[in-house]
Amino acid sequence: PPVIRREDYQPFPWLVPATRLEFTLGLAKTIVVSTLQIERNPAAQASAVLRLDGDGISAASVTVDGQESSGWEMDGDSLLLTLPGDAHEVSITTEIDPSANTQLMGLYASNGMLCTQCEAEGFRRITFFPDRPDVLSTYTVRMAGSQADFPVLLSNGNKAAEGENGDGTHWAEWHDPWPKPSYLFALVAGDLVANADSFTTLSGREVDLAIYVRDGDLGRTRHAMTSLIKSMEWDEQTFGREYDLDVFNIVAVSDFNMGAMENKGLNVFNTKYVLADPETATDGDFDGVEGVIAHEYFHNWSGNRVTCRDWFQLSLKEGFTVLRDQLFSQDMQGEAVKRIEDVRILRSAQFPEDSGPLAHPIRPDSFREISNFYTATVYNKGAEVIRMMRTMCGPEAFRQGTDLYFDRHDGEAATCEDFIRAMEDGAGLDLSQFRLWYSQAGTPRVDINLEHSGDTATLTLKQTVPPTPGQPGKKPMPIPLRIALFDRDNGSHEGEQLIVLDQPEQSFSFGGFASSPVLSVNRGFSAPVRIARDISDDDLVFLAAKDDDPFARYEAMQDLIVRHLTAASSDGLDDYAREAARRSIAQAFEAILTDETLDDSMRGELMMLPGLTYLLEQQQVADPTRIHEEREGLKAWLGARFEDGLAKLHRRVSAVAYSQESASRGARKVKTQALAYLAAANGALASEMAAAQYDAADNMTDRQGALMVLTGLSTERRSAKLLDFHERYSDNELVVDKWFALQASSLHPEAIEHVKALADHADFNIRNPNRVRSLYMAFAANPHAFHAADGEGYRLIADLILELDPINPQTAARFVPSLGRWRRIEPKRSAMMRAELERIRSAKNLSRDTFEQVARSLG
Ligand code: BAL
Ligand code: ZN
Repeated sequence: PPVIRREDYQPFPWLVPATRLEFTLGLAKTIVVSTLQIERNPAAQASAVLRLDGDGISAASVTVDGQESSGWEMDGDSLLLTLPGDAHEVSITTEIDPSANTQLMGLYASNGMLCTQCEAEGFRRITFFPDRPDVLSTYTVRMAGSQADFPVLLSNGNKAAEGENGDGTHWAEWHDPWPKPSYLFALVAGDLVANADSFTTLSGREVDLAIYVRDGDLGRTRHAMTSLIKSMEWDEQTFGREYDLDVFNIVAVSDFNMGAMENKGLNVFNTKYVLADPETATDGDFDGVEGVIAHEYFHNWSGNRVTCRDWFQLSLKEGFTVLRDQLFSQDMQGEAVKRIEDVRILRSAQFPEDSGPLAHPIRPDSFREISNFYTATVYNKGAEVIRMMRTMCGPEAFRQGTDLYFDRHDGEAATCEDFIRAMEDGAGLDLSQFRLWYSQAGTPRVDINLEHSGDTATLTLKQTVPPTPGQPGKKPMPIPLRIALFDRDNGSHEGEQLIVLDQPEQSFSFGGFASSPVLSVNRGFSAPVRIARDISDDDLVFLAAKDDDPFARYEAMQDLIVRHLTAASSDGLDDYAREAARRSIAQAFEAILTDETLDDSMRGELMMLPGLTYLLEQQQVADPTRIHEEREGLKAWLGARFEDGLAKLHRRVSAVAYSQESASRGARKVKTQALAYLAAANGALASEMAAAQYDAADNMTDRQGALMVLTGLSTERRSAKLLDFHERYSDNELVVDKWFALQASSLHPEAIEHVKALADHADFNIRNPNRVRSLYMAFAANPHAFHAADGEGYRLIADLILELDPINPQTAARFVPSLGRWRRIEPKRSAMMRAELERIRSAKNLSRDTFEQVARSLG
């Protein structure tokens, strides 16, 4: 497959001011008549040839200005039409089979309904079109189909007309007045019911809101609707963005590759991010719904009104929109915990990407398959980069910058450079050097040393940006660091400061310190970097107990543990050193358990051990089993040492009644955490407590937490409760997904055997991405099972990739990175991982998606 390069961008020679689509709908056969008004693009190099993208479709007929045309030919998947004049009407008929579309790109069937997914390049699977984000057109869509099968007919924009044909079919016509690229087109036809509400915008526009789901799911849509209304209010207040159509529709679909899609006025969602009630959804699921509903809604401005010129600019809309949804969730749920959660995601998903063979800048320079670039780098690091701009200029100036960006580029397909310029002009920032964050991949490392002499503390910082594929040498980047210097005697500081490290090495001096202060750095995770600080365990214990920045407090605790586990699993520790390190951790842990000023949500964050992926990242070459065992060993040690305290904590929070209020959510968080520590130390006690928690649960958070603990234990209760869970929720796909995921991610020594058996379970369906992810993503993230010494885990994932690739290449390719880490794993396992990648590469007819990921991983 060819490589597409950012530097090769050329505007399209033709404009498409208007598009009319007529669909005759059927699950197995849908006829599409597409009529394009086209005219020459004065801003592009002229061409008599109109090249329209297609993918797996053929044209039944082509007319130009109403006349059947024979002046067209196929060039691979593209349709080429030679045109004599400056403006024409081109009409093309295609016929597609949505029921055969297992890729879930373009128009496909899901549970008897029809729906679309067009981003990034799915529209070309429906009809021939310049399927690129810089060709904006106004769409009129007419759909006709069986009234019984498709009582609801939806598309983008506002409904213009509808009617019945008198033969059991009906039709609807929708018109979207806002010009948009083809990736934002959507159509839904099915037997759906709606949770309807309304919203009045700041300037008085009445908007009808509806969330469409299958009949039985209506009772689980309330949280999504509340989240939507809150998002609409928040975007008006925080970013001055108002909604711009008379309707806003959301449809939930069970078979969906992504989380959701921001199609103009018609968001299509994975059911996972719409449906939630206390009985079937965890607190984490509730947050997921709120965050994704907000994210897709916010795209109406950051994505739809201002879209991307080309796919290299994906972070323009995704990074910015992730930041917007993070700020929203921070306002809804509290800043401290949300920030910690966001950093945890970044470190577990993006840091490994940035340090591996798939590393790419947030604005990539080349790709073969754009679907492979919907990554944590483009999304989450993209958000961090814009967050740094906000940190450097402050929220008010940031708002001036975003206002200018929206004003300047409304209705346009813009670039990351346009965003940066608007920030410079609107927010008053000089971002000349900062642009490197867009072009350089790799997580910068900052080495920090604090010296004290006389009454002066001198901070010396060094930055290194590691080499990444295609980028051997790097330039220093501006790294904004929020810092505070604590007086170790009175436990406070004189105020936070922002310093910007923009040289390879820099020193900063601070006067007025009679004794050496304790440094709190990268507070709030002000920069997405790795900090290597020269600090004692005692100072980390101090910060873990006293830092007034919640993130820095969390970080001190994490550092203390990371440091110990890394040392223990690389060089090995003698008993004395192990005991000394564990005692420091215990000291901090005890402060966390007993600190009455802490709320339980924050306590839960502080109690959490660093994730395995993050721990693996700390070593150039790691032995995953060893780190896992050290981590479990520490968990068991803490569990034993604090058995009484943890049991007491569990009792206290078990008395808190269920609600979605923060105190109640925090109670549930620490409840299962306490159980997990106890399970590591005392299986018999934990098994009894977990079974009791399971039985008493009036919500999914407690029930799933208890089952998670039981699933890791070899106890009779394990199978009894797993059976009960499946029976209780067998008609709820999303909960059955949890049932699969719990077993695939469990600490049970036979997890791998369980996964193999689950692949043959009647409920497993390789065509459903949620189900595939629930079994295999969970498994690939389960260190002791995936990294089994005989390579069985690697084989399992490689087999899955090969089986899934012809069915759903986009989802198949998502599993490649787990094997792609081979260079960072100890030699024996590394060789087996690599061999599996080579086995995949040698397969015939590999999709572009999987081929690209495997080729890059083998590098
Ligand atoms: N645009 C694809 C889904 C999302 O990021 O919202
Ligand atoms: Zn998005």
